[in-house]
Amino acid sequence: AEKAKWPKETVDLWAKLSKKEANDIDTIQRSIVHHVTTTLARAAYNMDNFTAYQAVALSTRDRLISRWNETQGQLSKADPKRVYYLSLEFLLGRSMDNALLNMGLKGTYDKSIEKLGFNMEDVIESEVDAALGNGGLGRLAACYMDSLATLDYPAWGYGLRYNYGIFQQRIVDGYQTEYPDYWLNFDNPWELPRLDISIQIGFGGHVQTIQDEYGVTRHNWVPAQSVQAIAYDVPIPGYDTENCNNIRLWRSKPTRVFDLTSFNEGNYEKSVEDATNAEKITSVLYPNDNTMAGKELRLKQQYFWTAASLHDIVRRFKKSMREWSDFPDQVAIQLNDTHPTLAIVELQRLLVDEEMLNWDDAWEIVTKTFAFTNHTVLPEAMEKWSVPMFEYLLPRHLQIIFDINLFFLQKVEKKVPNDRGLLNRMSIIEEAQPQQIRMAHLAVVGSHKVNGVAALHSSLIKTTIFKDFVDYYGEEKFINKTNGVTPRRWLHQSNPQLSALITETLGSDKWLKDLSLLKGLAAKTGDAAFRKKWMAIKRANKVRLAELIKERCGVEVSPDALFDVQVKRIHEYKRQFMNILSVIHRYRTIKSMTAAQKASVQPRVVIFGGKAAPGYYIAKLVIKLINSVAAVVNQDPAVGDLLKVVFIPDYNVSVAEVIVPASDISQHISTAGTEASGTSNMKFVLNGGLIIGTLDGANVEILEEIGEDNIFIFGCMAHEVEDLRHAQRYRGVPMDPALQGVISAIEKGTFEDPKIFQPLISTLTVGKDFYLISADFASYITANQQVDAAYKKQDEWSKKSILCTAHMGKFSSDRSVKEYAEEIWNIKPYSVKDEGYM
Ligand code: B1N
Repeated sequence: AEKAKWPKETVDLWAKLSKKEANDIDTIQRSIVHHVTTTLARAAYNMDNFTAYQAVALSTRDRLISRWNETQGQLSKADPKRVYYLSLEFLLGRSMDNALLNMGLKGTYDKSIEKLGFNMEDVIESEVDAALGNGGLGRLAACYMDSLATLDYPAWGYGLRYNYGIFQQRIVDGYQTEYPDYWLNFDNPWELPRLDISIQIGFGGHVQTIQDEYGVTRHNWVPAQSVQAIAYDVPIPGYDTENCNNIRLWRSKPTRVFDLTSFNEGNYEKSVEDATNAEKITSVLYPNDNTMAGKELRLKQQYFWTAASLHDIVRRFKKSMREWSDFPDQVAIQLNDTHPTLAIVELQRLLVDEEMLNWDDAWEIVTKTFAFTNHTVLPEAMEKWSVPMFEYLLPRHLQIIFDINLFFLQKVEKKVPNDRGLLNRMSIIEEAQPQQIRMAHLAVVGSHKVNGVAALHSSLIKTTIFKDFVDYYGEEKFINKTNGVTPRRWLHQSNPQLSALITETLGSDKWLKDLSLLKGLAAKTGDAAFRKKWMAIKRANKVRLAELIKERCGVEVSPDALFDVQVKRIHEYKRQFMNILSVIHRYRTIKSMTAAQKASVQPRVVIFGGKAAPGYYIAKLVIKLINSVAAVVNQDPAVGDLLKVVFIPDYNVSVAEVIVPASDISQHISTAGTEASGTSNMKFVLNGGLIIGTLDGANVEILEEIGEDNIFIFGCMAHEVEDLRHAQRYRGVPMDPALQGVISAIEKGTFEDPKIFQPLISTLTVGKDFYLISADFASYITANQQVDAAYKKQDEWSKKSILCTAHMGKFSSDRSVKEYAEEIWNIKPYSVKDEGYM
């Protein structure tokens, strides 16, 4: 409004001065030096790599911000339908390399830095990971944000700005120890604090019931406490587009009003305590993957985050002066697992209690707005909240949940009369002591679409956890959206040599935005010169990984050995235990060989990495066993280079970027039916790494795409698991003999004091081997022998490797995101125009 009053010269001056900075080497160097000498207040010479990183990051950030402003400015005017991706985890990793590549500025920055006396790789290595996630679920959110931005979809992520990300792992005496990940120690250049955007979030208190002037009963929640949510925006630039999306992360702070009240009451200590409790909400990421801790602070995080996000979304919608019934035409909200399910309840509360809509109209808006992604079938991961705890924190939300449940069960009863068992099974409330709120049921009832994350998983949930809901709602509500990964980070950025070879071979870099074009590589398997280049790149990547292993584990490994990798969260269902048991088997086999026999053994380096939840005792013992086996095997002169075992500490996104391009074979060996999808399987195959795996999660679809000659499949199938468990429990199927031999070796003390490992070995007791290690062991050993034999035929192997990459087009997160956009969100791309202004 004021702008319109400005004289023309003022307007022109602003226009002139807000022109974007150019992207030539000279301008970029000036911007870097400017940040060194002013923003960082350092002398222009004699800086270290970290200072150089900070300056380059700030210069990159300036360019990100101008794209962010341009995008968000144009979107505000056009006001298209947007999608909001609600995720408690965004596992972004490092940002600088990715931002420069996506903005097309990497080459120019490379040269600019070099002439200033620094090396790009060293500068990149100075960045700490943003590790606001546990594993696959959080990294998936990050890949989806990259694809949404690249495909020009108007999308925002909403999450929490944890002060501490996933803990740092160090190995002490073979055991995992945890250290805090205070990643904000040196300021975070990749976020824009929006200190002006602050939202009050209430907790506790009571509900007032009042009759309004029309005699309608109204409910008014009067919270006992409130905290502030402050916004921090993380720009997400698309690849080869001006579009720049946003992840808004909330930070909790004490409210000023509350401070004042306490201070005025003279209760200084209480006011400080309240302030500390408010800050605690966004202090730390819960370190459990695929398990639910049930802690009050976690529920507070979930409400704080969903309420702040909903408030923000509703405020944006209200600016458009549309009718409430238009809300689902402007807003789609995707729930990344059940963690944000309270958003359903919060929107219903805002519409009914604050906007005075009637219940049914509100509920129709809510269910048209939300869609829900399920990521797991493991019972220990299913979110449930105890009703008494919930009522204490969110009394009005509890009432709304009971009402949602009542109306829902009434409809079920109408459709299927007189079936108490059915009502009990489908109820949002579990009748336990105390009662529990089943968040997955609430998410299904409050959403218009429910999806699993791989074909097998999506069909499994329809016959197990959501079976009754499929019968009630019909098949159409329950769909599959197979996960994907971004080829920008997971090939172009992490494997630059392979990316360059692919671009050279295909004659263009279009494949980075249309991954199906990789199929053009299939024609090159007969080209010996091409195969040689392909394998030389793999070897160079292995050399790089060998250096990292030397540095982090102090173990020397040969890049000519087969690199066998299992990196992922440590969990019984993922069966790292089975892997290390098979390594012991391999060790014993080699030890029993004559020199002549040894000459034909395929040398192998077995590489492990991954964090165990700090309270997951058995998973931590697996880490200890791996390190104990490594200590013995790596020292044994009878084995030499035929077998090496390493555990790479503190596996994270930036370490994955080194490991993934360097793998020959990687292990995705969960008990069939337990791994919803897996996404690292896709990353490895995309980089020409073969995989050994079970028919689980996305392995099934990878097999479909690359063909059975290019993958090593073993083990039982998902539909056989129930019978196998039954058989070992009630018919006492004996333990596999090879496995028995391995267990005896451990029990004889081959690897440290066997007492340490007794609890672990107990999980294999006949009848208790829940993850079916014994049942799958023989076929696992055979599959590993097939890997050895195949690797010896290097020419054939190189062809398999090329075909792996060639057939991975389906697994781009661009494909996944497009499916969500078209089949769930009903949103269209919006092309941002480069108007040349900041
Ligand atoms: O989500 C990934 C899948 O690829 C993996 O197979 C799946 O295990 C993973 C509670 C989870 N499922 N559930 C979680 C994480 C944190 C938490 O607090 C559950 N993670 C997965 C992406 O679809």
